[in-house]
Amino acid sequence: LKDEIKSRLGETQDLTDLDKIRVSYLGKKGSITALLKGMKDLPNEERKTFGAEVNKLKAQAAQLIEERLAELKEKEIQREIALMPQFDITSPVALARGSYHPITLVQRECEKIFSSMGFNIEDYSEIVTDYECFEALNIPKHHPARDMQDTYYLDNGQLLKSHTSAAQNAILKKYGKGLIENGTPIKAIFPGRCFRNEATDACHENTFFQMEGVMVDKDISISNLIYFMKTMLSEVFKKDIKVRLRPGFFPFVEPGFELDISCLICGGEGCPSCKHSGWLELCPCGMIHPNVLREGGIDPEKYTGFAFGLGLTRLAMMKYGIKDIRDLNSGSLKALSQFTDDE
Ligand code: FA5
Repeated sequence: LKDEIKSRLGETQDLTDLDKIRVSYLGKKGSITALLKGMKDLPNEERKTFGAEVNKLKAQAAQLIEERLAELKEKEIQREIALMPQFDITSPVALARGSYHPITLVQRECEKIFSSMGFNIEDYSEIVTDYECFEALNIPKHHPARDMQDTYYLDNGQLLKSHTSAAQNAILKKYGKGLIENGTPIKAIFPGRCFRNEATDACHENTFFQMEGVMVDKDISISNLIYFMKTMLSEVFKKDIKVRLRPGFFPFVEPGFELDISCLICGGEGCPSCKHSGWLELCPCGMIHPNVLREGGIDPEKYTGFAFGLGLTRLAMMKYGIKDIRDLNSGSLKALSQFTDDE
């Protein structure tokens, strides 16, 4: 019987056959089980030796089946491995690498420049309240200045941030304590996405990025503002660019300025990117209005400060020579993946 089991096992090639063999010997109606059952008919003196022999055979059969099971499983694993695709880990590959969006690149560059000058970098939400976006900035309800920005209102009365100035009040409150108690100047920048219901053209988008900056301390003046603006522009462009400062009106600064740069697409000659004026409005700025400081918990009799609202998307256009601002929101990888960091 043992030899018979061995030869039948040797012929099996799959697990179902193997199980059939197991059942035929060791199952309820299997032949070894039948031998054990038949023992009761044997005379007493034979039963003992016969029983021992059959139990030995049963154990050997079980072991042989186990061994064959392990062999067949191993065979199955080897077969699956052979079917798997083969990789040569040493062969060179050309993978398409991702790239940063040009706005991300200029934003990071500006963050680096300002943090090297001691400014904190802050983040702020894109959905804000009327108070944050207007009232805290000296723009009461029904003030005509609200028409300067065509704002998207949400059903719940909140709105999509139309300018990064919406974070000014929160920043003044956050850092005001340090200024008042320890004399630590407030120096912060806060980049963010802005939304306006605008007719789009080569230099206007309805979704664009700005980077706001504020500095408040004792005796801050327009000279400090001009110094930081000049430093930022020369670091970003790494060359001299023509700048003009002209009066500008914003209810949250007094005095207020428009800082324009000579259009780098046409060299100041006039083109669609600068609406044929040769100049691009880039970074309005000014001295923070006393009402705004007061609303932020800072005494305007003791402290003064400046604020600016840099058009980051326009800065990316000028820095990378992108003629149409709409390309930046196009999602075209072909257009957007060609720009790299200066480093
Ligand atoms: C403001 O948003 C003021 N909050 C800026 C400010 C901050 C003034 C602090 C004083 C003190 P303005 O609407 O001009 O201002 O926008 C600022 C800059 O954002 C513009 O100069 C321009 O560079 C950019 N910008 C504005 N609208 C758009 C637009 N539709 N598409 C692309 N860039 C825009």
